[in-house]
Amino acid sequence: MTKVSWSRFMLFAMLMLVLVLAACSNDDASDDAAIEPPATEESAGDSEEESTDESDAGTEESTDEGAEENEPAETEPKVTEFEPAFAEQTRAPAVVTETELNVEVVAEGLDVSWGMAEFEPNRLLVTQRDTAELLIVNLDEFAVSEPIAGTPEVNNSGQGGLLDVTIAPDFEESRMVFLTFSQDVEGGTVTAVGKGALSEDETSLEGFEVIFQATPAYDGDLHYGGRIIFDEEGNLFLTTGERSDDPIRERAQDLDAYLGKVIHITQDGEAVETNPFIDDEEALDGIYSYGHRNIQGIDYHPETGDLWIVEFGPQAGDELNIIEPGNNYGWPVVSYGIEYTGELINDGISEHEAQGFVEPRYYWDPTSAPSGMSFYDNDAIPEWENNLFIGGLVSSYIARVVIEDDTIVGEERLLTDEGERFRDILVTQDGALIAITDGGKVYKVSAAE
Ligand SMILES: [Ca+2]
Repeated sequence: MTKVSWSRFMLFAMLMLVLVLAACSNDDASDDAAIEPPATEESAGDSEEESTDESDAGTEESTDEGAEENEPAETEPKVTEFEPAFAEQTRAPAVVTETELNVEVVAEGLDVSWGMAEFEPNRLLVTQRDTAELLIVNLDEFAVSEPIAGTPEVNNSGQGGLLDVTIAPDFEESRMVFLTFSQDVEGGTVTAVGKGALSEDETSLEGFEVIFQATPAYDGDLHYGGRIIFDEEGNLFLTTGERSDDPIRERAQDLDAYLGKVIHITQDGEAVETNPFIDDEEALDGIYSYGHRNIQGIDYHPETGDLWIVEFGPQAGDELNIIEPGNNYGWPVVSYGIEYTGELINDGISEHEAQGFVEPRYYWDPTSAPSGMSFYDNDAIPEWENNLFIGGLVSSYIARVVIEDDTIVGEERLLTDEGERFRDILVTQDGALIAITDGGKVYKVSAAE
């Protein structure tokens, strides 16, 4: 168990304020220079990598403590030449949590932990990507169960395996658990959704069946997307990836393929009747939005009810988007990122709206490699209400994003010293922030008593 005192940051921030006030009463410009955040010479460090996005990179020292007001949370230089379409679209000002936080490691030594759901207060279902195991983690007792039997066969090469988990809205009666995973089929693999009932003794998933496959199959092991979330009507949104490689990734633009999409289906895997392309003979009925690269985070804004997603960019250009039915988000025609080789994508067009696509609400440059995310829909930590928390892989931080009127007005990086790749984020009914990692740890972040 580790305990981090965040009041240390506040003390430092107050010291900075005193220095700023002192500088304002002095015309000597060198005083201003003295309060600049420390320069960091390290590059983002991931330019050597192939376009797997998830591959590891050197960890960075956090320099947030020295941030001047309106200085961005991002302290590394940009890797692209692109200019944002509007001022608040990238590199939001750094903000600092004032509440003293308690950070606990609830479990460690697990496999790559990909998805989770709180099925009872302080009890989580957690997926293990590579072993395809489904575990129960008890947050109160710091306990992890034996694997639950009855999970599906998966293809666990590359980024594949057992991915997300969620429970049916009527779980208390139905016991239904929904899983996403990469499945071997003829011609390659697909992102698949299946469901089974958790037995009363919690040892097995009964009657597991596949309800949806995001076709076409492709012989590769990258960019499965794979997040699922229920809407208010009891239907599911599923996110997919475009399978990464050129040219298959171009299928993100095609309405006859489920690659690079947000998909809207019933609990039986049928297209929802109100879907935007249901009357289009050429289009797949389950498609809700398209032109995405690889979406591993999705949640509803607690106040506006809007559906937000986060998607991996190539090198830089990771995007936060608000999803509306029928919209095209531009990949791989436009992007605020570049290839990992340094080459431009499609001659380097970044502006989305000018090309007829939806502008991301926010993007990262350099790369964050954002995975799971969750809005903070609780009042346990009042200053966090309606903030969005996003797990970073390459970046090894949890991004806290402050949103006002759909605009990102502040960003903070949490748990930067842990050296973990944060795969998914959840807010418990008690208002604790839970993060699971590729390193097999379960973190619980809550207000200090
Ligand atoms: Ca886009």
